[in-house]
Amino acid sequence: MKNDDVFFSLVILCYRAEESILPFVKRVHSIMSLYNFNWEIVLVANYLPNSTDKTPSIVKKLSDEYPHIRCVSEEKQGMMGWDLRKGLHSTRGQYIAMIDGDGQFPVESIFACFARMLMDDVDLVKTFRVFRYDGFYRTVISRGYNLIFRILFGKHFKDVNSKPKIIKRSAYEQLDLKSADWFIDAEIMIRAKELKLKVAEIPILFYAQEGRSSFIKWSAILEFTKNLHFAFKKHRLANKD
Ligand SMILES: Nc1nc2c(ncn2[C@@H]2O[C@H](COP(=O)(O)OP(=O)(O)OP(=O)(O)O)[C@@H](O)[C@H]2O)c(=O)[nH]1
Ligand SMILES: [Mg+2]
Repeated sequence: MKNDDVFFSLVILCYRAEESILPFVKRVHSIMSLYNFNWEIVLVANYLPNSTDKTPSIVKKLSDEYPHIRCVSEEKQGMMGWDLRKGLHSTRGQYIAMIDGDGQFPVESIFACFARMLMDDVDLVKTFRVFRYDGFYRTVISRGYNLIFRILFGKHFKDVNSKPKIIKRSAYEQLDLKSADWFIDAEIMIRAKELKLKVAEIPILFYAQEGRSSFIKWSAILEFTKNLHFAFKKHRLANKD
């Protein structure tokens, strides 16, 4: 497969997913196999130093087994944002999709987003969660976060952190993403607004986290608040020019 032949790339974040990544990737792969254009899946399994995480070896095996699957597996120098940037950077497709590999987002939403992208010729398609099955606590935090985001940056988008997101390569190259943490989704949407990208949003359900407790702690909320504050200051300065 020549590099410029890839039409659609999908980045799957696999951090600490271990064996649970297998059914998810296999489901995506079986649907993608129906497509008659070239596509690739990039599995991101970066790991912490001295970790016993089995995910890197599991995704390596998948990439050896399936020609359309590649993996990125390096020692972590950041959190989710760093992983996502590493994955996006290694894609080759004209359209680039991103999703968590923990099964909370419905697999079929990737294909619904892509259909919308091609039908309406937009620069970015994302989902918004009409209902979250991951509990009251996460629902309230998410609602509060989105409310603050909309007050600071305007009512352009619903549910900034929702995935999948799919973006055209030409638009992705203009984003120039910098975040290494949870703020990367917000950074994508703030940049989309600044660049006046054409965005479409589609509704989905969000499933409960199975098999592990939430990674989101109070420290993540403080980090979001700090990031929102700095991003808003920067955004205001940029809009003054
Ligand atoms: N928590 C965490 N996730 C990471 C990191 N790097 C990449 N990820 C990926 O980010 C995705 C989203 O993280 P989650 O912790 O599931 O975020 P969430 O779904 O909003 O929250 P919870 O399900 O409540 O933990 C996961 O699929 C991970 O693969 C990291 O350093 N920490
Ligand atoms: Mg999750």
